[in-house]
Amino acid sequence: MNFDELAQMVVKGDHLGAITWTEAAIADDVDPMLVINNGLVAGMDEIGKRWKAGEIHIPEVLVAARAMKASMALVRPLVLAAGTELRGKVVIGTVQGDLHDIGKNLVAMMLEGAGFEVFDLGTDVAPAAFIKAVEEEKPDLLAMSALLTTTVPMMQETLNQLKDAELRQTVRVMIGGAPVSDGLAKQFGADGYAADGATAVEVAGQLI
Ligand code: B1M
Repeated sequence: MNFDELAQMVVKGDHLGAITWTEAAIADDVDPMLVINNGLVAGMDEIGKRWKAGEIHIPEVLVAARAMKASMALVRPLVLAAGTELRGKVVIGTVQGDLHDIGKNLVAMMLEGAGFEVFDLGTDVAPAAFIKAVEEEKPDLLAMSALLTTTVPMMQETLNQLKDAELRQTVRVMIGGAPVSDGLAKQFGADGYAADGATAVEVAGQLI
């Protein structure tokens, strides 16, 4: 199989092509991790570079992510059944009081495309829900998004509650979103900050 073909389908957002390609690969017993790493991650890497360079915009990223997800949905059960190690487990969500999820979804999709296992808790996630997910899923990374200046303090609150539950040492924490900064991440005691999806993939890779 030519993995570059799949990578290009992701880049172009050709989700039907990606499904057909992946079904053929599965029928040919191609290693699903090769499909992820050489096809999907390669495609999303390219999207990340183009996004960072300002060559593409949100619609292109979203259609690429849709193609990546369509293929990933087919290979993921095979990877999980084979017990193959993914790059790490990430629990992600938008903090309590905040319903913005477009950026968070982009970050989640790019992390998934880069080979991380992602548990998305959605929006308006209370500190207690983040903590429950850390207890139950035992992720390597907890990723919190906020888009409102009024909800940014919920990141600090979640970190405080994580400490109180004696779980802070068990998980790395990355935060992001338009009103968030590296300085705030340091102030809150988070381990990392990312300004966009491509950087989030880089930071997650460094933290895990
Ligand atoms: Co809202 N909203 N909104 N809104 N909204 C903003 C954020 C705002 C800046 C608009 C404005 O006034 N200029 C403003 C916030 C002001 C502030 O607090 N500083 C605002 C407001 C005030 C509100 C309401 C309060 C409006 C009202 O009802 N009076 C309300 C709040 C609702 C709530 O959450 N409780 C509200 C509601 C909404 C909609 C529901 C209508 C809709 C959200 C739909 C949805 O998400 N499903 C919406 C939208 C769409 C926006 C804008 C227009 C666009 C946000 C967006 O999706 N950007 C926004 C103005 C703007 O940004 N121009 C605005 C695209 C997205 C790809 O970028 O989310 O920044 P972004 O994500 C980036 C990075 O930030 C980063 O990577 C992403 C990809 O590059 N990133 C992370 C994000 N999370 C990350 C996590 C990471 C790492 C990186 O690691 C964990």
